[in-house]
Amino acid sequence: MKRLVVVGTQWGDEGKGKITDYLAQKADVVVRYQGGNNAGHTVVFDDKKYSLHLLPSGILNPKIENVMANGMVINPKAFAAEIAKVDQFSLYISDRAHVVMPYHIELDKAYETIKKDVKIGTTHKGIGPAYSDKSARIGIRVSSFIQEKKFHDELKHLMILKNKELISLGFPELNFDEVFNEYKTYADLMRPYVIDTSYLLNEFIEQDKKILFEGAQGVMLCLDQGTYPYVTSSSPTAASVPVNAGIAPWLLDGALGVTKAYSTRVGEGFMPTEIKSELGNKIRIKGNEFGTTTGRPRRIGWLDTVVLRHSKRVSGLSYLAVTLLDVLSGIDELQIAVSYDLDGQTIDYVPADIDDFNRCIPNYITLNGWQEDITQVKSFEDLPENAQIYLKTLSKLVKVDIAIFSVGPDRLQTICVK
Ligand code: 2SA
Ligand code: MG
Repeated sequence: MKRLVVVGTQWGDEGKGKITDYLAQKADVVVRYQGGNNAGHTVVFDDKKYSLHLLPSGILNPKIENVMANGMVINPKAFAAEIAKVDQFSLYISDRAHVVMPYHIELDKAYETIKKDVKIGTTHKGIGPAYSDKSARIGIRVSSFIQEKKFHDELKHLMILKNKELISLGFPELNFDEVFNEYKTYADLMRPYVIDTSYLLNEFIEQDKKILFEGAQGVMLCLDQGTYPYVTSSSPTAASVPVNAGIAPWLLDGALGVTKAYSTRVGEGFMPTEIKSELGNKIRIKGNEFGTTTGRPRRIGWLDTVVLRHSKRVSGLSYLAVTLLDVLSGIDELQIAVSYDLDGQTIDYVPADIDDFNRCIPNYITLNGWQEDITQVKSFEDLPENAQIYLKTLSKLVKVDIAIFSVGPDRLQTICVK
């Protein structure tokens, strides 16, 4: 596939960074199309572990052109910190992307503190308030941000409004001069990379380049198709690529849905298959299930195929990549959710109403586990029989073929079966 979208099928942290990095070996371009530094993509390169938040996962490979497209919200300070850690790269930033300013971060924290009943458990990176400003048409776009006078004037006006809001919520106001003087230095740093990335991507497509679109978070955190309001403020689906990157939908060839061999969720909001026993803790430690951005412990659950079929429907998955299969070694019995019971009725969808969703009780099938360490496995046939059955069952239940599975963080532990 020439133009493939890598989509998270669960609540994020499925290993999209690792899969993108693996596929990027044969790609020309990697594009981030939504979210900001709320994302945390872990990539192991030359035995070194990199945590990427804003930069596309192709950034460690000097042969790859990396694009931060218009659908992103970019924190300039975080950008400066991240770019300082990489060398020899090729990067383009959309002039239509929005910037995340300090007041977005303060407001994100403020909303989370005052709305105790619907606390989202955000990453406190200002993502929601930045996208709100974009929708309200008062956001600062990269094109303005890199023009000093324009940035100054837009910021001046906005900070009067934002400071009023912060004060009304009982939070301290921010100092305009401090923010402006600090952020104009980040603008200087970003300016050389800024371009019309839609124009560029369409040129790349004309040149027949292989492009990977790297989603952040996962379909269940999609503003439209996720478990609203416990979602992020952008759409991680494949459907969001065209508008967020400025290319035609029919120029995409398909989507690779990345799923863990089990489920995790970080932040607030219900996860039907959550394992509340000690086993959850065991999986958390073995799978190193702690947030890449915030370090928060992730909640652990059994694999949920209602969720995966939902993702397949709303994001059109061509293939699946199953990650962290090795973490399930040594568990006697493995459960997979196949449907939910909602008020005595069996359902095969994710209810829109959060209170309905909260009442869903999963129906499981139970499979025998395997005891063997599978981290050195090199092919599907090398896997213990029960691990093969687990993958085949998953694929059959979701009705999507598995193209990749992985048994560890290293590139060599990623196995292509298609
Ligand atoms: P936000 O900050 O407004 O996007 O938060 C809204 C919800 O979206 C969830 N969210 C995430 N869930 C999983 N992983 C994410 N990225 C980091 C990671 C998270 C971390 O890769 O580990 O380090 O904690 C991510 N980003 C946003 C968030 O938990 C809220 O439920
Ligand atoms: Mg992550």
